[in-house]
Amino acid sequence: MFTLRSAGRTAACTLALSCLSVAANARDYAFGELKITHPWTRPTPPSAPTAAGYLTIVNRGKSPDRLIGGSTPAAGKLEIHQMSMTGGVMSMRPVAGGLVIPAGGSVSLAPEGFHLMLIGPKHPFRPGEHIPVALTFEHAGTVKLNLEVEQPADTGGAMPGMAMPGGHMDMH
Ligand SMILES: [Cu+2]
Repeated sequence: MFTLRSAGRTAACTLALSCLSVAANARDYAFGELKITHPWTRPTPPSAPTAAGYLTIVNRGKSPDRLIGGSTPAAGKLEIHQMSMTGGVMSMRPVAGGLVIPAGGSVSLAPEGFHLMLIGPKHPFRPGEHIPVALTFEHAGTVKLNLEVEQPADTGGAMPGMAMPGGHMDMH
């Protein structure tokens, strides 16, 4: 799911100890007004058709920005997708017009919601590996970062029927 955080709550959050430790995380990136925290993806089995990338984008600026696309040398194609449940059927589709990051707010790409869809991984992703991606924003431009390949410790949030090899359903 995605979460929108108000500017007021973000300001209060910076005073909390838990947030300070997150800010010190080596996997956080800062690009101008944008901050990207904890970019990650799951290990994939050989010849997996897709992999999904997750991260949180924080916009500390006074105007909204928009994630409009991206690419990776590790897969044939990178798209920005949204997963949704309609009539009991899980489906996903590209986010039309890009993903808006509100001014003073944040958007999380996380399992069962928004995600980066890496289509046609060129090799199996192994735990501890770094998958380079370039993300293009309407205002911040193109930024480069690494998705860390992690095995999620807690799979309790997964939906029934979603526990597939590679942790992601194939819609392509
Ligand atoms: Cu997808």
